[in-house]
Amino acid sequence: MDFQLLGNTQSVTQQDQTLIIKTAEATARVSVYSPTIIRVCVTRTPDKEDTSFAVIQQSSGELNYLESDTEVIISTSALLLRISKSPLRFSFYTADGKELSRDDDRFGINWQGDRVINYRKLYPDEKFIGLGEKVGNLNRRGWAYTNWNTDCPDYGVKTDPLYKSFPFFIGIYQGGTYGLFLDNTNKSYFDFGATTDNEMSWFGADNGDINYYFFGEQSVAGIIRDYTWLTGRMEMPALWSLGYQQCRWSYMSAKEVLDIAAKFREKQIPADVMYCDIDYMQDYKIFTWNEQTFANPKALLEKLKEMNFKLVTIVDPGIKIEEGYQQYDEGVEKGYFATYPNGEKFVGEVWPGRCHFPDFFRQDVREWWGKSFSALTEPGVEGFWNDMNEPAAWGQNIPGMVKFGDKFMPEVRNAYGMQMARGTYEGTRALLNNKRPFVLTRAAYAGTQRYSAVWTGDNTATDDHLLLGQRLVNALGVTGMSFVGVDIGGFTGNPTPELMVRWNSLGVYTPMFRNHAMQGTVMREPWEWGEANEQIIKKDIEQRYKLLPYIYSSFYQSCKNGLPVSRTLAIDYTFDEQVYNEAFQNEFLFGDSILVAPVISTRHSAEVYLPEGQWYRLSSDELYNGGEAYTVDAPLDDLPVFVKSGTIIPMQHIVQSTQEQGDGVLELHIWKGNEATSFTYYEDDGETYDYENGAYYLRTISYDPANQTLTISEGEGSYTSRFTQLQVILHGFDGKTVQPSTLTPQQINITL
Ligand code: MIG
Repeated sequence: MDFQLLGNTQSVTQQDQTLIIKTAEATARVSVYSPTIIRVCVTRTPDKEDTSFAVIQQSSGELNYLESDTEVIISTSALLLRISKSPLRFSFYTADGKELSRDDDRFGINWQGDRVINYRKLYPDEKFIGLGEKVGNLNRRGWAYTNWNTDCPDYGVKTDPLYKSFPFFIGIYQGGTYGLFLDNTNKSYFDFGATTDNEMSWFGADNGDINYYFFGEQSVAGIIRDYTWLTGRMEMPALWSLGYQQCRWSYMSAKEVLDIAAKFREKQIPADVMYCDIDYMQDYKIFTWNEQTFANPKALLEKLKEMNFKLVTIVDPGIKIEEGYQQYDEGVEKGYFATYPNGEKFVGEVWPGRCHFPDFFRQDVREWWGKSFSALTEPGVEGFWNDMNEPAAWGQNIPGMVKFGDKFMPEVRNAYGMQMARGTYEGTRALLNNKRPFVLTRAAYAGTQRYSAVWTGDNTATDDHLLLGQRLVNALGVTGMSFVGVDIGGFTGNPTPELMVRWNSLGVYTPMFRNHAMQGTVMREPWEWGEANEQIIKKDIEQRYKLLPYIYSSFYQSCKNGLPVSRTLAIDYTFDEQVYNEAFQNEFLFGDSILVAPVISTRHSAEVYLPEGQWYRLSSDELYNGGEAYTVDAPLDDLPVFVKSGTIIPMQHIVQSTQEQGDGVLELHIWKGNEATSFTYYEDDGETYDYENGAYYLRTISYDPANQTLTISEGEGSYTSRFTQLQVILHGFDGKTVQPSTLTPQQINITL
């Protein structure tokens, strides 16, 4: 193996607004994207085209630097990048000189064969969060990870890698924060002090460049805002996709799908979505319907619609090799499938048998793929579940010489799922005539939030997975993926009734609330767990529906500033050590102010840490002082959920589906506090893109405890709220009440 260290600077030049530094080994390009974002790209192939699947912004064009004999200093209003020339090393500081992160002086950037690694100084108290769907602790210190999108059925609580790659982390130490995104789709590595005697952290990739964006915003939320500015944010989800989703591998016929849907209505358990897993297809051929069991998809969709249900259908990438099958014939004719270097089509075996794989890296292939969805959208499907797109094939290892686009598989594997989701999103958005598609993908790379929701693949029906799943959701949120779910109940194996009930109660506070189970497991629907448990499950699902106005407004924040709906406490309470304590690390905020403490099913009490401030238990209004841990009751019908004093939560009365009009009453719940608070309320039609043209409804709700007032600002936007009545509900106000009133669009002032 060749070992090569980035050596001494030979020249420093400016080209447009990029600083170009050459050494004998490599070229470094440095550019400024915003005052808090600086890009460094160190490459041995400077002539290669500069492309990215993740980044949607350009550099801002403002490069200020000073050069001396020994260093170059780039400065923005927020950051200093000190570049020592010989050897070439990079060190980042805040504008006022606080050190944030720097290369290890000795080893900095180097090449070990084709592999490129960046060794950085590791600070004694430095913590790391992020990387998305990765097992382990909230604080990744002492752990090492690989990014290589992998189908991993039965994954354990220590399995790495899983399905997705988000090479982005946030470092936290001595009151400072920074973020770093390595934009490289090769197999990549992150080591947070696992292997270097706590001296260095390091990251790198099997090939390509050390091409990173450094984020210097001094808060975790600010870094997430910047990262999602760079890589994009999600769109408003279809409201129905935030309701309860019932899935299974598989409901075997249209009749079974309809029977299950009807049972929700009969039992008055709210739900919005039914799923068809792979068995709805004819011989697993994508974009077909089984001729016997799903003979009349249009009728199925019409009946579901009458019951206020939407349908999500699965698609896999593998296209069955079978003459006469439309997608096969077209793909062969147009040359849309991935090939070996000699032009022969790659063959891999998946559910349909021998398959070819669409080359989603090509625009024409994505367009073709997107149009094929008419087989699903014509009968009325609006949700599209992208599975197996790591890509998975029996035997896993797609040969490295298979070409995707103009690259070989190892260079772009980690982005394949993202490009499939992109083709799915763009195609179905075009087909749905202004309606929002719901796209769900298993494999993903940084930036996938622009196209799709994600779920965490094939988890297991155990308490450990319930807790791990929450950490995965929370960590995905740090990396820009807000619309995230886990298989509630666990995919593999059968949960005990207690685990099912407990996990369902946590699902209420999960951005995507989907119950899913593997083939051959016991049925999972809410009524399968005995009468008493069914009542708890029903009550919890009802709670989800009551909270939908709050949840929808929380998603609005994700669209606006990238803040996830499920937030590890490390976002709001970054420097509180207890947040990283393994006993409390699974806790999270759901939206701005609901704190949820996941509890395993075998415990009926829990140790809960409440950060600074005062907190009320949501179910009882009992008041707790923050900054302390408490042992609280946690029976199966009462997950520990708290709200901070001063919290404002809009709720609605129970509906059986988001497709129901409801009674028009908006409840505003307020928990008494000492400090002024506010909540941004957002609403739109929940299903079209008209909000992009102003058809939304936005109001700021402000609570002022000093003057004992509640103010609702004048409605903004051209959409008329579906709520006409206002009911303010006070908590902790010593029995005070507020009379119901009409919800008018003018400013509303209420005395408390
Ligand atoms: O090889 O479509 O993760 O959710 O039910 C298994 C069948 C393929 C894996 C997905 C799972 C789905 C299953 N799929």
